[in-house]
Amino acid sequence: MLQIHFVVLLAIFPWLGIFVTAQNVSSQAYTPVAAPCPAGFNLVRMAGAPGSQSLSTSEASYVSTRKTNVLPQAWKTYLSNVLSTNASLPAYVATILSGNSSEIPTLGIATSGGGYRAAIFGAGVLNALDGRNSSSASAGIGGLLQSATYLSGLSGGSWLLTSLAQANFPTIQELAFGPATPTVSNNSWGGWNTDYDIATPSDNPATDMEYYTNLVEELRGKYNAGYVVTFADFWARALARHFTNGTFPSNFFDESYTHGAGILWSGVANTTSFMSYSIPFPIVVADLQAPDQNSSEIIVGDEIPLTNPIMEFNVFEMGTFDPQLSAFTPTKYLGTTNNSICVTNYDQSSLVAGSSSELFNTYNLTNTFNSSFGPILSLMADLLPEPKVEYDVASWPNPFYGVAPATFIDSAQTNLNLVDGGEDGEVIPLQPLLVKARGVDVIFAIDATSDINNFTDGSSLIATQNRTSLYSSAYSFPPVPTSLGEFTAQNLTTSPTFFGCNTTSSNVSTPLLIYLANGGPPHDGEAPVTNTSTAQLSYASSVVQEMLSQTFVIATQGYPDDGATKDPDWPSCLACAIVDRARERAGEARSGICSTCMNRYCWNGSTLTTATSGGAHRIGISYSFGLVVASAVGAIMLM
Ligand SMILES: *[C@@H]1O[C@H](CO)[C@@H](O)[C@H](O)[C@H]1NC(C)=O
Ligand SMILES: *[C@@H]1O[C@H](CO)[C@@H](O)[C@H](O)[C@H]1NC(C)=O
Ligand SMILES: *[C@@H]1O[C@H](CO)[C@@H](O)[C@H](O)[C@H]1NC(C)=O
Ligand SMILES: *[C@@H]1O[C@H](CO)[C@@H](O)[C@H](O)[C@H]1NC(C)=O
Ligand SMILES: *[C@@H]1O[C@H](CO)[C@@H](O)[C@H](O)[C@H]1NC(C)=O
Ligand SMILES: *[C@@H]1O[C@H](CO)[C@@H](O)[C@H](O)[C@H]1NC(C)=O
Ligand SMILES: *[C@@H]1O[C@H](CO)[C@@H](O)[C@H](O)[C@H]1NC(C)=O
Ligand SMILES: *[C@@H]1O[C@H](CO)[C@@H](O)[C@H](O)[C@H]1NC(C)=O
Ligand SMILES: *[C@@H]1O[C@H](CO)[C@@H](O)[C@H](O)[C@H]1NC(C)=O
Ligand SMILES: *[C@@H]1O[C@H](CO)[C@@H](O)[C@H](O)[C@H]1NC(C)=O
Ligand SMILES: *[C@@H]1O[C@H](CO)[C@@H](O)[C@H](O)[C@H]1NC(C)=O
Ligand SMILES: CC(=O)N[C@H]1CO[C@H](CO)[C@@H](O)[C@@H]1O
Repeated sequence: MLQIHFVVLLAIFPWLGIFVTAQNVSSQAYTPVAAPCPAGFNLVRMAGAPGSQSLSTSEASYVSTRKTNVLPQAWKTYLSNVLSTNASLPAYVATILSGNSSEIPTLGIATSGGGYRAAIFGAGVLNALDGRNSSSASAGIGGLLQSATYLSGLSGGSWLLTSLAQANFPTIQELAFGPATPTVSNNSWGGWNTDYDIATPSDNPATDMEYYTNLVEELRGKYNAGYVVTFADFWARALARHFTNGTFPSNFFDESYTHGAGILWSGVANTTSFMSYSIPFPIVVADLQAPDQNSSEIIVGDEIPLTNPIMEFNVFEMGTFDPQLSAFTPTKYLGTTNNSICVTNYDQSSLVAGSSSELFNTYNLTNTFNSSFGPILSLMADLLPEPKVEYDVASWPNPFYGVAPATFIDSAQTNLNLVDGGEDGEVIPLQPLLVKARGVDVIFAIDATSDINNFTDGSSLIATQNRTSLYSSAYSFPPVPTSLGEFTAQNLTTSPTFFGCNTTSSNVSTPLLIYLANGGPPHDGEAPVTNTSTAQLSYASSVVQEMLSQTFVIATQGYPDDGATKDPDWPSCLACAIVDRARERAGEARSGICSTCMNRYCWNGSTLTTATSGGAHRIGISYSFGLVVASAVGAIMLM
């Protein structure tokens, strides 16, 4: 079977071999480098047991310097934006936000998976929270992005987050569309290039086939150096044309450019926005697919058990705070497995995003080569043969080999299999923000999961509630409904909803959750444009602009009264929620408009349901990326 595919491919593309020299610049820049470790190198940092976990010194230092040097002014700017809407707030809101209280909020923003739809919706919300956009500032919610301490992303949300961080924190317009006057080079930002389909960038199957061959050849250096390459590396090289520096419409297919190869996730620490502490600390989430995993802990319709550790990639470290491992390795030295030979250049930004959005394992392994992305796997198997390698996961040498053997499910594995961060059902990357050592007290959760008709219906929050109940020593999470039906019946996804409002001194360390979902069109009667399929891998720029504009309306409308299209008090109500935990710690009673707001926006704990929706929720990612690839390749093979 496989041979027939190769023969067909090679018969149609007898010139395959001529591409081999062309990819050297990308191939070299993508190749890990091994060298003796620096003195005092430590492969693994144990982060401690729940209750006494510690952050890396680098993260602790970043966060504390940001809190001292950047956030005081950022909160003041945000406050002045809120006040510009003629808000009449209780005095404690201004006292806290102007730094006149001993308490200050620690805000985390989480942006969900869901392919390009989620990247665009998440970008639209970040834009509405971005104080640099004057419309956002005058809408009274701009400035929160600058005031956040953490920003997490997963799958489509990792495309948004990695591109934003590595491009040096441009505005969202510049992120999506590139600069007005771009500098075409290996190392400058060109925009998301959404017009080019991630899987089939050209209209011409022969051009796409040459493109696929180039992507595979770009892995040759890594392969020749003895590292496992999988479909995730191929996927990473495709994603790199959209979410790392170096690709523009004018050079999309030009192999003399590196197209983001060599841009490292650890390298974000060298951007000027990071060095000036101007960007929230970025964290990407991926799931671990463990050979010995307990499938009884898999939510129906998902792939990864809730009991597997959730892995995070921050700029300094990769690992998990989940108690079964609670260990980290330096991101810059990913690929390293001992304290003497240190590998660098493995932590490609595109491979981090590619791991976070690696959903190709959702095909049953035994059928992988028959799957719709099988033809690409055949191409890889032909050009870079690797007997016995599992192709459909991201493969990272396991720095935690032998660590925590009693509790860590992959302690005896030489490689970690990383897959899409939404495959356990948690499509919003909340777990890193629930780590108590991070002290996050308010989370702005952006949810563009596809549950029903390409819209969100709350499945991700239910999964997080279930998971945190399994790890109650490590995490606390506010109560949310237990079924999708309750979200629908109570309109919790069509307007912003606050969870965890019943604050007492005993639960003050549970974060308050501000939930903004892509759950329906705006209240002003616009036809919906943000409910596109996860499998849609290209968008006309004009459509992206429409989606960003509609998302701006969704993020700024609040929860209007019947008949109205906008709640004029939304900026005030959001500010009340932002300061609420700090207020509680400061011993102030909720008062004034903040009391009214909490009645209006907080979930009341009711279990009102309509007919149950059958429970068939889906992960926020789709299995269909490969189908797109297959249709192009299939077309070639029919020729
Ligand atoms: C706030 O009040 C001032 C003075 O009454 C008015 O000029 C301004 O338009 C108001 N702004 C908003 C956003 O309502
Ligand atoms: C904060 O304190 C400063 C200095 O005491 C004072 O000028 C300012 O009005 C206070 N701001 C608020 C909002 O309390
Ligand atoms: C990406 O390009 C932008 C400018 O376009 C630059 O500021 C940034 O430093 C570059 N990022 C990296 C990681 O080189
Ligand atoms: C891109 O980088 C590669 C590798 O450093 C270099 O050989 C190539 O000339 C660069 N291309 C351009 C157009 O700058
Ligand atoms: C970041 O800067 C450090 C110090 O100048 C340098 O050693 C390192 O190679 C840089 N990393 C990247 C990915 O550019
Ligand atoms: C995968 O395929 C094997 C062999 O055909 C089968 O036994 C197994 O049930 C399948 N697993 C899933 C999740 O479909
Ligand atoms: C959550 O847990 C409940 C109770 O065990 C279970 O019925 C439900 O299917 C779970 N749902 C999700 C999304 O995890
Ligand atoms: C949900 O929204 C619909 C349409 O606006 C409204 O008719 C209904 O009363 C709302 N339901 C609840 C429980 O608020
Ligand atoms: C989901 O979005 C796709 C376009 O991306 C559209 O073709 C499809 O009809 C949508 N599905 C629903 C149920 O709206
Ligand atoms: C501000 O956001 C709006 C809504 O998406 C957008 O139309 C506008 O171009 C943005 N302005 C800037 C300067 O980014
Ligand atoms: C919060 O407390 C109020 C008053 O006791 C109660 O009505 C409401 O159901 C509680 N909300 C939640 C989410 O438990
Ligand atoms: C790193 C890499 O891919 N090097 C290749 C550059 O091209 C020559 C052929 O001209 C190959 O032999 C190298 O392997």
